[in-house]
Amino acid sequence: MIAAMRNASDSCCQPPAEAPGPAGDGTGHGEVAPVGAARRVAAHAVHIPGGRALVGTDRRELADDGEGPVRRVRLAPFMIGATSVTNAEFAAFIEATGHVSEAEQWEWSFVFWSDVHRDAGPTDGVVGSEWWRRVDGANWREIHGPGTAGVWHPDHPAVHISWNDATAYAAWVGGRLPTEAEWEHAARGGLGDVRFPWGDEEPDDETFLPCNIWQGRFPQNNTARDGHAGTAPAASFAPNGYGIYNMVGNVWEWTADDFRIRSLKKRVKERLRTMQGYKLAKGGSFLCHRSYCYRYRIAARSGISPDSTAAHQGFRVVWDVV
Ligand SMILES: [Ca+2]
Ligand SMILES: [Ca+2]
Ligand SMILES: [Cu+2]
Repeated sequence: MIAAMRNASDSCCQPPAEAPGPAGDGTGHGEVAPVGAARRVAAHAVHIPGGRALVGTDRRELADDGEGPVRRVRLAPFMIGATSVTNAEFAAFIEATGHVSEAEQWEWSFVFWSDVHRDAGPTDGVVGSEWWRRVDGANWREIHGPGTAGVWHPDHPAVHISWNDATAYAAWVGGRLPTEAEWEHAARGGLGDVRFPWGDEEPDDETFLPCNIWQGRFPQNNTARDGHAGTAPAASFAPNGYGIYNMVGNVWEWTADDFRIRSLKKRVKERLRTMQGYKLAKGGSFLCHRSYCYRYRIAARSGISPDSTAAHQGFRVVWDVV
């Protein structure tokens, strides 16, 4: 593990700086499911038809993220969790495997400033994104830091999950992380070239649409008009056409893919050089707002180092159809 990479990202609602971290001890993560591991397809998983699928968009908003152009691909059918992996599901994995999550190994994670527990004392912020505070002892169990187990709810998405944690969980259930193409295809819900899982209608501070994002002025004032200042239960709001919940908003979701951008622009190439080994996350989170992080669109993308964790980072699992 390279300390300088942890939590690095340059999406504005992600912790973006090269935050210093303690040296990892190189143990504990990367548990893999034993050969012949049981296949535990989540009861809520839904079948997604294969065939023609779209990835990306020609209506680029953040072109330097590699959102476009739209590409046409063919996919095999697959199963995908109707929700991101919940705390209850992740707890079962921890109990069964003894997996030590990466935030626990590092003994800290990033928490949004207004959620930091009073007893946490002074915390370090991220330069340029001071709303992200480095909180000792924050992890999937104590999402706002030590003593905050009361805000842990079994039906909410598991958070502070690194790509390495997510991959280990997926192997344990006999699944895997989705590719970007699979993730977008599932998010589109059969609607085709749409911006959001419900279509093209834009959510804003007054318009209620089925997603959990930020309302108000970021990062000072979240009016939480959608009912949730932090995570919402994983199955909140109306599902999309495939019966899938919260693909956009709520928590960022890891994919299996490396973060790549097809671009010849010098500034994009230079940025990518600082993101070697980063993984692709999709969907945005409860912290996204159009004014500064318009990444709750299906085609939006973010690159994050695989050992990074934060209070809005989760994942969902896909299973091959056998
Ligand atoms: Ca919200
Ligand atoms: Ca999501
Ligand atoms: Cu965002």
